[in-house]
Amino acid sequence: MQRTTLVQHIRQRGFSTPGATGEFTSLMNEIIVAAKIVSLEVNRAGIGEDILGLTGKINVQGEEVQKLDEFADLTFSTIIGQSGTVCAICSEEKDEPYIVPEEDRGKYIFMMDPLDGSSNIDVNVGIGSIFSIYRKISAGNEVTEADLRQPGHQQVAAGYVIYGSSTMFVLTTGQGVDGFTLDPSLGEFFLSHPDLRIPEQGSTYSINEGNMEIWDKEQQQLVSHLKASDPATQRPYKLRYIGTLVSDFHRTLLKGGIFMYPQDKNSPQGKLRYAFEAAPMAYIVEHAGGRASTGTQRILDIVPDELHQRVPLFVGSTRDVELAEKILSGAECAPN
Ligand code: P6P
Repeated sequence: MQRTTLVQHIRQRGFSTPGATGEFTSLMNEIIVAAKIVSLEVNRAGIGEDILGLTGKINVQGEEVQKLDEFADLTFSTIIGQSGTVCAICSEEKDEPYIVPEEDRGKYIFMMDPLDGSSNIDVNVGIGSIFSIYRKISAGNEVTEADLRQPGHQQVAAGYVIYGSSTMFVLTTGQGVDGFTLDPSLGEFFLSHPDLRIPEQGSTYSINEGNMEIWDKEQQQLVSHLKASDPATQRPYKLRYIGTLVSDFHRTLLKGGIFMYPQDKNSPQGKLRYAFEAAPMAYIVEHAGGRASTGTQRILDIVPDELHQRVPLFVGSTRDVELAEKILSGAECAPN
C-alpha cells in the first residue's frame, strides 16, 4: 500500500507552487525534525532524567514554566533559527521576538506555542505544539513591527503537533488540511487523515464551565442554550473539556462542535494568545470548512496590537459558531 510521508506531501505541494524556491519545504522539514525530538522527550518524560516538573521560572504570560516547556522552546528555536529560512522567531514563552542574525536570515517569520497545555504535562494528558508561518512583508533586511503583527489571513501555513495516544502532525498550507501520524518505529509521519473537513454542525461544546460565574450574561445564555433539552435541534450538546487547546481543538476538528474561551471578568481580552493560538487554529479550521471568531469578529481579520495580544476564541463547526455569535449579540434564539 502506498504510504505518503509528510516530507513527500510537502515536497509534492512545493513543486506545485509556482516559483517555489524550496525554502518553505526546507523550513517545514526542520519543523518536522523538531517535532520528532519534542515528541520523543514528551513520551519518555518521567523515565530517567528529571524532565518533568517546574523550572521555578515565570514566563511572559505569568505562567510557571515547566521543564518540558523550556525544552520544547529551545528545540524549535535552535533548529529553526539555524535553518536559514526565517528572519524572526516569536514564541509564546518569550517576551521578545528572536531576530535571526542577518547572515542566516530567510524570508519567513515563525510563530509558535512550543508546548501548549502546560498544566496537563505532568498528568499524562494530551499536550501539543502550535505554529504559524508568515512571509516577511517589509522591504529591506530589517524585521519591522509590521512583519510581526500581521493579520492571520496572511499566514502561509499553520499547524500543530498533538502528543497524545499517538503523535499527530496536522497541517494546512492553504490548500486543505491534512493529518499525519508518527510511526515511531520508522520515525516518519505518514498521511493518516487526508483532506480533513470539519462537520458543518456538531453535538459537543468545549469550555471551562468553572468560569461560569465570571462570564457575561450572553455567554451564560449561550451555554444554557446548548445544555437545554430540545431533540429537534440536537440538544443538549455533550460537554468535553481537556484543558489543552490543541487537544480540544483536534477533537472539535475531527468530530465537529464548538470550542470556546470567552472573555470574562478576570480575562477581559480572553486568555488565549492571538498570534500563537487563535490565529493558527482559525487558519486551520477555515481551510477545513469551519469558522473562527471572537464572538463578534472573524479571527483572521484581526491585526494584533502587540505580539502577546489575547483574544476571545469561538472556533469549530460553522453552524455552531454562527449560533454562538447570534446569541452573544443578544439576538433571541429558539425557545429552550
Ligand atoms: P483554563 C493551556 O494552559 C491553555 O493555554 C490552553 O491550551 C487551554 O485551552 C487553556 O489554557 C485552558 O485554560 O483556564 O481552562 O485552564
